[in-house]
Amino acid sequence: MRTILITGAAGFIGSNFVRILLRRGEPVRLIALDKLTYCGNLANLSDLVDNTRLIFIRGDICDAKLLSDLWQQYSIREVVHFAAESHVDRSILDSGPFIQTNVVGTQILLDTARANGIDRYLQISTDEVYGSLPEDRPDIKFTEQTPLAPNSPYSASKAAADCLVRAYFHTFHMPVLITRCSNNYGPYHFPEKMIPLFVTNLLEGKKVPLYGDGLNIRDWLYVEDHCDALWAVLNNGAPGETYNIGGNNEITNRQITELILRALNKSWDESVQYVKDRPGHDRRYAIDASKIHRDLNWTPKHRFEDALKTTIQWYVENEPWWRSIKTGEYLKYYETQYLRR
Ligand code: NAD
Ligand code: TDX
Repeated sequence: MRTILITGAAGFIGSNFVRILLRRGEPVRLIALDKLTYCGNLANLSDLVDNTRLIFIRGDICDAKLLSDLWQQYSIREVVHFAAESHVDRSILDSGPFIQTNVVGTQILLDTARANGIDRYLQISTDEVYGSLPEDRPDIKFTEQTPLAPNSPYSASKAAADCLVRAYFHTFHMPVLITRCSNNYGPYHFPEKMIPLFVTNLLEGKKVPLYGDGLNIRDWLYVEDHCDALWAVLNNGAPGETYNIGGNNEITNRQITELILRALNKSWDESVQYVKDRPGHDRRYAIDASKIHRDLNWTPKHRFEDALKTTIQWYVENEPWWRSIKTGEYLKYYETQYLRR
């Protein structure tokens, strides 16, 4: 039985990863560490609380003593590091928590792993560390060799963390791996990100705020496909290597909005509000995932139109989940971000 520390396990991708491994009956014991910040949510793991192979601990990756204790108590040998401040718009309002968790937290986790021993350390990074691509050059995509050129405080903090991880491989020969994925979508996605925000706003009878001209392009990846890729990298990736993970599915924000409107029977004119653009808004992301396909035989299995419909249906069926989030602090953030824009 492998014991794996999963940081950020109560967030969107972390909770999906935990659920997939446990449901498949993989021979793992998962130590799920999460600070439960505004977007961490124990309800994301509520169907798994009786599973004896999941141990949840509320705590901060910046707490070195807690991390050392966990290593000793559970004999941790592997880490999958999801925990992060992850929302670009919030990093524009205040970058402080991003530097603290994403950079300092990663350093503390790496040092703890180094001091206590580690067999595999997987850093979950993002395509945003590569910056933005020109929209008139569809032939160019991000490869693992693309230079880092982060444009937002969020992506700068993720790039800094990646550099630390790389340095611990070269300096200390730590068995690290880095993955950089494109935009995920699926169940349990916090409704401040575009797809769950738009779906839940429409279900509430509200408008959806489309930034700028709505023509920014993202390469959307279903969260289950991402989790499969992470499992492949954790098991078979080569230490020191970086793997890009993408959905091979470039689409503009306007096109996504149209698909969501159609699925929920809403019209463009009654439902879409163009709002002032995000400062420094990256125009296009696109991943070249040929390395992970070639080396680890991974390829996304889900078709975007189908998985988007499944995702929308999940929000329709899980209204109590998102309604309990869209209160209190969330509404204050929404007002600052959108109503005073
Ligand atoms: P999320 O914001 O939904 O979840 C992050 C989790 O980390 C939350 O549960 C939060 O409580 C926890 N956390 C935050 N600070 C912490 C701390 N100091 N100590 C312990 N836990 C803490 O994010 P997500 O969308 O699930 O993203 C997971 C990872 O994947 C992040 O590293 C993110 O940068 C990366 N990523 C996400 C996407 C995407 O589209 N969602 C794309 C590329 C990369
Ligand atoms: O209200 C909105 N209106 C809008 O037009 C929001 C929240 C977003 N958008 C646009 C901005 C982007 O072009 O939609 C696109 C997607 O936005 P987000 O969901 O905020 O994602 P993005 O900024 O692309 O970042 C996401 O993917 C990469 C994740 O949040 C990051 O954690 C990940 O690293």
